[in-house]
Amino acid sequence: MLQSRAWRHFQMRLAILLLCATTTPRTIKAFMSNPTDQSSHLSTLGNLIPMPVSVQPGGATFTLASDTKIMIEATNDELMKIGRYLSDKLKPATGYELPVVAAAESAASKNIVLTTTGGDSTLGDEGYELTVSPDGVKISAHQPAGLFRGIQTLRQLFSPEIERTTPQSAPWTIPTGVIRDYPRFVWRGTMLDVSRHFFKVDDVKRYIDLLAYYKLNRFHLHLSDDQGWRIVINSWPKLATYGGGTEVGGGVGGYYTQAEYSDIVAYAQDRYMMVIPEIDTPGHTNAALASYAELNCNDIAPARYTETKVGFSTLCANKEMTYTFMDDVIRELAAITPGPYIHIGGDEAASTSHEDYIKFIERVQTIVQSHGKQMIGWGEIAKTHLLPTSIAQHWTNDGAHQAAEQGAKIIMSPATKTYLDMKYHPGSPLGLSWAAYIEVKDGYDWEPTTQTPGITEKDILGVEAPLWTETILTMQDIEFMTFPRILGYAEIGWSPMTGRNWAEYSARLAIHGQYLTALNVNFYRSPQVAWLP
Ligand code: TNX
Repeated sequence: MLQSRAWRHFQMRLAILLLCATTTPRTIKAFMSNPTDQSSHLSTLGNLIPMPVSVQPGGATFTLASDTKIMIEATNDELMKIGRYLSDKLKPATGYELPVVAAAESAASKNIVLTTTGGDSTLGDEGYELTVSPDGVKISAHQPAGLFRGIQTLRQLFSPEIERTTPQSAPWTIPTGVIRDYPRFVWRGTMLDVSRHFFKVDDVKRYIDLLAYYKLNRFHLHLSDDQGWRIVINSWPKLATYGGGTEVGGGVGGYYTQAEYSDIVAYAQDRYMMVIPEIDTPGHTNAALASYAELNCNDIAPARYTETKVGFSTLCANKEMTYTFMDDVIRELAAITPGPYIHIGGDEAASTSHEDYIKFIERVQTIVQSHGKQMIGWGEIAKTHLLPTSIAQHWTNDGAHQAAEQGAKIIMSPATKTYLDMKYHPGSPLGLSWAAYIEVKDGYDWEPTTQTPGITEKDILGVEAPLWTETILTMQDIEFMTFPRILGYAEIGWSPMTGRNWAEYSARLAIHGQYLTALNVNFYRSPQVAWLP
């Protein structure tokens, strides 16, 4: 039940909101996100991350009831899955049944309707319109992905307790209004390095689910490096069984079977997130070279490697066997990867001559294409001749603008801004610092389209934040380095650029500390943010 003082406060806020109902969402935020407000769960229209394109407050409330149903269009398996996702997220804390019912849109009150019928195509593939009225909630979208993104917004309209996994007594009341929303960039990703340290399927799934909450849609898996090969390739079995058998520091390592990889891909797909597999070549290949002597120019297999230096290994660009190997690996990976991309690495090939590098990358580009996929590589691939469908991932002083000049698209992962393995500050317990210290504000306060000379808006697919794991050993570590910085990257990738500013964002972030706590996330409590108790 609402306390009367809180209620008066809420009514006052509603009056202010109604006055500014025609203002931009950012202005609304300034009114709404008062972190000390006890009724903050009723002002959640102002707390959303990423910030929606437009928010029109309605001035009233909707309360979830124990008999609320989630209504979807008749017998549509995909919408049924999305409905169940929402139901599964809201059930534990509310204790309500929230059945998913396939039926024509119902006028019955207190329901949540998910529909693509008549969905506005100008919202694009991931856009949605979320309407909360006192009688019910409706999310409509042109595509199912938009419904899934809209569901994340709906979750954030409730108080943070909604994310707890045990029954809570909070009133499940949310503000009414209309949110129209769609992403700025098509690519909003993270990368997880499972080579330097290996992470099991359940950890990867938890990570994917948390990232989906902030509307990310790309998950790049760095599956091989000097320290470990992490995916079974049936035609070269020792890659996983021997090459996967260690990690940084000499632990046991591990690998995914193809069935496990497919399980990850399907789990991500259910969250409208695409998996991009990376096999890093021609450098960063010691695990492969150790597994098969014939991949080495001198036919001698090196020992496995458990330290953290880079740039010492290379595939042999002048052996035909190397391309048989690449063809086998890419064919098998392509067959279990529904997305259109294969990432072939290409970074820090310090032991490959310039000539060999060009020859290798250009030939591998053709191999990737022959298996029906587009090649992605780190920025260094810009010095080769790229197909217009190839993509360069800009991370450092890598010359990626030359890829843009060739018409290739760019994924922005500038190490000084987006590297999740960079320490927050000199005293951070985990991480590296070769690129920068990246405090939460540094990770938010930059703009992809003006970050790098020669790379402009028309070239940029979006933003990806990589987590290299030389110093990252556990899921707790992954969460500490990722959260809360990833919320900033999610917003840079999704929300309109206009009006973005740290002061306003950090007030919303402070509130999201409560959501992250409810989600049991081990996040870094940066002193730059006025976290709520
Ligand atoms: C550079 S970023 C690398 C990785 C390391 C990372 C550590 C990139 C394409 N290569 O091999 O793990 O630095 O921050």
